[in-house]
Amino acid sequence: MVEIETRKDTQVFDLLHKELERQRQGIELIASENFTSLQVLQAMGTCPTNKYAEGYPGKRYYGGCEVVDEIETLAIERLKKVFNCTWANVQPHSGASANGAVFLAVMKPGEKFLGLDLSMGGHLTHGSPANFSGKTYQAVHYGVTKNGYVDYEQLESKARAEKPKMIICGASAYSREWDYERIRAIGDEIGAIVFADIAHPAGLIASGLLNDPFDHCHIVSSTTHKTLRGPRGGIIMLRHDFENPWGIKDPKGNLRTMSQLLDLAVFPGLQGGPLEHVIAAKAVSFGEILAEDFRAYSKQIISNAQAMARSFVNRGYNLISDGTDNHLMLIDLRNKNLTGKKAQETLDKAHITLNKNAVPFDDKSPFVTSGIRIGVPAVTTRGMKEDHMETVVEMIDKILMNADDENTIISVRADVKEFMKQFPLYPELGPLI
Ligand code: DSN
Repeated sequence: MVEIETRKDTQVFDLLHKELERQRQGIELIASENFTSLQVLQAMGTCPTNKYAEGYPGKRYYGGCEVVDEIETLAIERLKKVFNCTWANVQPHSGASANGAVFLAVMKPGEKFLGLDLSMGGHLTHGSPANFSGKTYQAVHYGVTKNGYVDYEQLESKARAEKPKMIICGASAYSREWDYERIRAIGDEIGAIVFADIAHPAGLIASGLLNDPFDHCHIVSSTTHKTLRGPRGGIIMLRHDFENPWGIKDPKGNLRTMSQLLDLAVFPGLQGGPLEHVIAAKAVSFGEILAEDFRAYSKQIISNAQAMARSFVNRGYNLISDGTDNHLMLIDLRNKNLTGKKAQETLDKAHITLNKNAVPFDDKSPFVTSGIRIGVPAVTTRGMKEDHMETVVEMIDKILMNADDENTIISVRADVKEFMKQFPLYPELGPLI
């Protein structure tokens, strides 16, 4: 860690201090966020940020890589244990970069793939027209049924009709389990690659609490900073490396195994120098996941999410699919005469942070939306249990039912600040990071 005396840039460090205080005082319910351990944070602020290491351990384009080789190898070996897989790439800078590399490895521009529609809970990189995935490749989509579950019949009929080269399963705003086996069966029937993006539920999968995609999906990608509670970043994994039956070639026209295609796609295909300080922090977080208490943390996430979902339902909120199997829930606010935008902005004023989100079959624009997405990984890290979920929902409900009343906002903001004192964040850091 940088010592306080060396911090001359007060302008930036004052802002970092402000952000730390914001994180400490607020209730963080953004489903894709979490708080790393102090040692993960410390590993990130270290000297490998100074090092170029293009290539992979033992095969670099720069000298002086012997130590970062050890760091990256340790990260890979730990990650392989976390997901019981045989190959992993820890270099993607983000989940979007990991997905970009998967596309680059297996798809030619213009080829077709099938993914969950963004407006139904999917992700930008699963074929949004605004994203490289929708611009470079031909995206077709499946959705969810009226009751909020993935429409597997639609997925199967679209797969048969469209014959995509790849089917993506995974989502950003979906609170239910995935039937990877069923998706693989349709993939096999039409000869498609099945790719799971587990960025959201990865920690719950690593803990054995949700279905395991690895035996059914050819390729799996994730972020490292959500339920995995690591630093901001991406990863790609294979449980079983394989000669690719699709005859996909590398840029030189050689047939390669899937792991070789993916390695080539991350570097030199998409990225240059890996962020070895972040990879060091990934290694630390993978070590934490391998420790016994991570499973207990993951169990608490699901338990908290279900307690929170029940509490919202009891107050007349309309949850998509009526509940959750994982760490998040999606709420349709139309019966409360509120938009997602209004809810997000009002809750923000009381230091309760979440995001507006389109709900399936939404009639409002993505800038307004009819819903909000709520996740509990971050508050679970802070130490909250089921009973605290009731208190949090009570505060949210008070704000939403009095969204134009400044006095209510001021009073709940004070309650939030007081409430969060029970759940210290990085106390070792004192007032400054
Ligand atoms: N932006 C992330 C999320 O909030 O789910 C996904 O990349």
